[in-house]
Amino acid sequence: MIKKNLTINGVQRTVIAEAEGLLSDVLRKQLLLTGTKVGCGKGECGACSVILNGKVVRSCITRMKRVPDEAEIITIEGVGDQKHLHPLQLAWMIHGAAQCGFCTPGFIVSAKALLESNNNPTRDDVRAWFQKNRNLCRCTGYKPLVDAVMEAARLIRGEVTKEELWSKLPKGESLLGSKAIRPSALAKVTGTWDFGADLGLRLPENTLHIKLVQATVSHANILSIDTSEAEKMPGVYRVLTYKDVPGTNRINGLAFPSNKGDGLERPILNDKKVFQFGDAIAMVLADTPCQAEAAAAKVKVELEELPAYMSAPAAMAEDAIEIHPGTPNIYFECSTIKGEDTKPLMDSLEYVVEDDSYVGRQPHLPLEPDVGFAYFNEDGKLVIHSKSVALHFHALMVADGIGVPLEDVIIVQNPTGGTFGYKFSPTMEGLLGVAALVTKRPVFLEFNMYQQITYTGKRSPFFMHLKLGADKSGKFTALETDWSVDHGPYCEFGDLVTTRGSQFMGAGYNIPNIRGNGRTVATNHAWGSAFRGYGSPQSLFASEVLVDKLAKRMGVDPLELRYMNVYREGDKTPTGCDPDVICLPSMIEKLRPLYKTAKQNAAEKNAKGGDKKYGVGTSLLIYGCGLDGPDTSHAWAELTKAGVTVGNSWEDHGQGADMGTLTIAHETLKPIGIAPEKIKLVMNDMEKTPNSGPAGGSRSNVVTGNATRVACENLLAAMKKADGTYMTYDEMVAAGKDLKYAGSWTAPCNAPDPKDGQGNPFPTYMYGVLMSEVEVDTTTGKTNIDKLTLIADLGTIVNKLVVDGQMYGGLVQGIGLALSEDFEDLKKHTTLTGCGIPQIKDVPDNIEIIYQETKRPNGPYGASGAGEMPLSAPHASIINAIYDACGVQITELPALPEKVLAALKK
Ligand code: MCN
Ligand code: FES
Ligand code: FES
Repeated sequence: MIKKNLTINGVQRTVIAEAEGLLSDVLRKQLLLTGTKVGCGKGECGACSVILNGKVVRSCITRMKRVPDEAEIITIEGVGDQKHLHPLQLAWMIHGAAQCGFCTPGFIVSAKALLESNNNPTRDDVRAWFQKNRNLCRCTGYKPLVDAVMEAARLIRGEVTKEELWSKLPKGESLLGSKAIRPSALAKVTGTWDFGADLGLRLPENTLHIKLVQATVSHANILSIDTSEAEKMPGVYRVLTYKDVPGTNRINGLAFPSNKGDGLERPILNDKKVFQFGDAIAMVLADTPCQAEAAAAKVKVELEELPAYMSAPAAMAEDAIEIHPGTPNIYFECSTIKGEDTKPLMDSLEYVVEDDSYVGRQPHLPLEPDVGFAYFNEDGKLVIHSKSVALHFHALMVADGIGVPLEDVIIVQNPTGGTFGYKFSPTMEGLLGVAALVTKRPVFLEFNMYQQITYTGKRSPFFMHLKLGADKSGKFTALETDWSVDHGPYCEFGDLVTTRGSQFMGAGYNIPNIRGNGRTVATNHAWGSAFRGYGSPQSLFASEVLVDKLAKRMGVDPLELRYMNVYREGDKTPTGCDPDVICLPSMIEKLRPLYKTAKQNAAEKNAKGGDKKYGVGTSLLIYGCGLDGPDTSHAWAELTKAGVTVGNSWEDHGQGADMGTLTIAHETLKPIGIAPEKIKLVMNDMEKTPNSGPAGGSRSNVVTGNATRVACENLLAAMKKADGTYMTYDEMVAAGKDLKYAGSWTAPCNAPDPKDGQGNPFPTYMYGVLMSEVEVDTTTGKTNIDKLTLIADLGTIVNKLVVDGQMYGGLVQGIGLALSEDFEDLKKHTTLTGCGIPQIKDVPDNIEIIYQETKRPNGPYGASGAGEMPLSAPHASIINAIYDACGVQITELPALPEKVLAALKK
């Protein structure tokens, strides 16, 4: 042990700590300064940054013995508080720079040190600083963060005042389309937004800490599990295996009726078999996390290893054994049948191109690792707090497995540091539920970044073959598609993601005749979970890259070929329905002059010669909003003495569910002239909030937005007097009227039949046309992105800061998908950097977004969604730009430098 006298945030503290202990642990666990976050725990992400004697350090790798006695430390709590905001904190709010907010304290602390040494930095200085200090953000695409630092520097230099900045904010008449600051921003920038790990440190003393015994092979029979030695370890309360699970020990994967499996193949604790690396075989429950960890290492598991099928083609091989005995590895099939038979047509067409393509197991890489806790409340109900973005779904999926009646399960979403879709599936909810049920004590479980990366779902790889035929004039006439989806060992939502092939291969274009077949395949690689874009990034990649190949074959410009073929009045989508609106032609018209300039610039640079080649690529970005078919959401609105309280389960990954709910409620309640600050939000707690469905499929702004609107309209209707004015709270009470009103909304849609893929799945769509300008170094194969220009149509914009943030963040994840991100190699792809997360240097500062707001008939106030469109096909545009630059068309992602170089050499 060592003793240190430290000045922390200006206050002298005496700290007794382990010499080898980490500064982050002392700050968080001993001093409860939980504004400092721990993401990677390995010095890679900067979430734990603090200022130590004037220098930015990453506290997760700073041993206490290295902290000098009498050191001065500044954490986010010392930068400014809710009443005395630092210019950086104010600027962060005004620029929408805190989405999930997990990286926010680390960035602000880091930027504070920069501005103290240089209060007049250039944008490049700011970027270089964040690169040097390893500050990573997965949500914002970095640009808003640089904007915020530049604004804060202006404030510090006195070129603008706080009052001037505040005065630019909307005054409350209408928030719609404004840059109003999201309600959670203040807590996020001051470090008081408590994530799951922060709440975990404040649980009662009798809380048990869980650590998992996980499989280190990908496929095996479990012969025996011996927990005897572990049970004798210090501090251990129980060691649980499948035998201790009171329920069925199965997670309900909600399989489609035509799925060949029953959807019950995923165990909570593995019993007979290991299906993938990381599978949980036992849980140790102990007084401290260290004790649990030490005991977990003593559990002996005897395995008989089986051949591991690590990709769809391997699991589809003739001699592959069934991963789930009794269910074929190809367990779901679907088709597209639109228009005439394509075979004879293809023979008659002037231009036909075809290709194989592959989009892989993109890892989500949120900076907050998975975390949760559970306990029984005073009513005897099991309460599970997690990062769930599908509260009511998850209760249904885990209740039987745990062994509690569905009505006794309450799931609450903790403030969440990003999920990007992985939490559309349950992760640890079943484990937490079982542990709490067996022990009747509060239980807590947190993953480290290694577990987060290796043992949560990933994007499902698609192996695709597409053939596109056009007539003499270039009109797309026929499309043939074939796709196999590697969904890992667990089927949940595997059937659904496979149907996205029918819906999005060729989307955006009027292709009258389509034939296609898709299939879902069980493998032993990471289970497939939703990932932003959900099947559209795979599907659109194949078709959007093929369009450029066709353009080359025809000798025409790819943007003009797109323009000729995009949806116009009377055209049908690949599922045979009308597009919700016709907006693509005018979007391309907006891009055209910018595209011409970009092409000219590239040509001029190329004319100079040299090893660097410059190119411009485009792609359509499209995704639907909703769960297929008549998707429903519920909300409520209640008149109170203080104003109106609005309740829904619009789960917040970090995208801005609070802002969406507030804006839509405020807009609807305009007739009673209520100020935004008088609208209280109650969100994401099944005890209090109704089933609004999951925050997936970019559905919430449309479906839950509409339900929220209807709830507020119902309240208004009850308040309305005969003369057209509205009753006050006191008048409503005096009249004995109900104060709380429910609202529901159902999408007027029908889910396509998997047999032909035809139907009208979504109430609205989101559209984008993206242009990428790239530089390829032909000596190394490395691609740099100079600029991205996105024309976006999301209908009416609800909040400008939010949608800007969604666009930047999604596009930058697309850069990762195109060039660097992967989760394939279980040895290499185990850290944020190993998985290829884009750092600020990998991302252009030059990202331009131009909005077109075509009102959506089905959207609240004409709005569509936003979240997934920017990741639906930016990678296709980047790949097309590389093709334009150097003639190399990469159809298997990611386009790593060595892959581009090898293709160049060919
Ligand atoms: N919005 C708006 N105006 C519009 C459309 C949307 O202001 N015309 C706002 C909405 O109010 C909402 C946000 O944009 O705050 C996204 O809306 P929507 O597209 O309806 O998506 P959801 O709210 O259902 O959020 C989920 C979506 C998905 S599916 C993933 S995955 C995702 C995403 O949003 N994961 C994210 N965005 C993310 N952003 C962050 N920071 N972190 C994640 O994990
Ligand atoms: Fe410390 Fe990532 S660098 S948590
Ligand atoms: Fe940066 Fe979420 S806001 S990681």
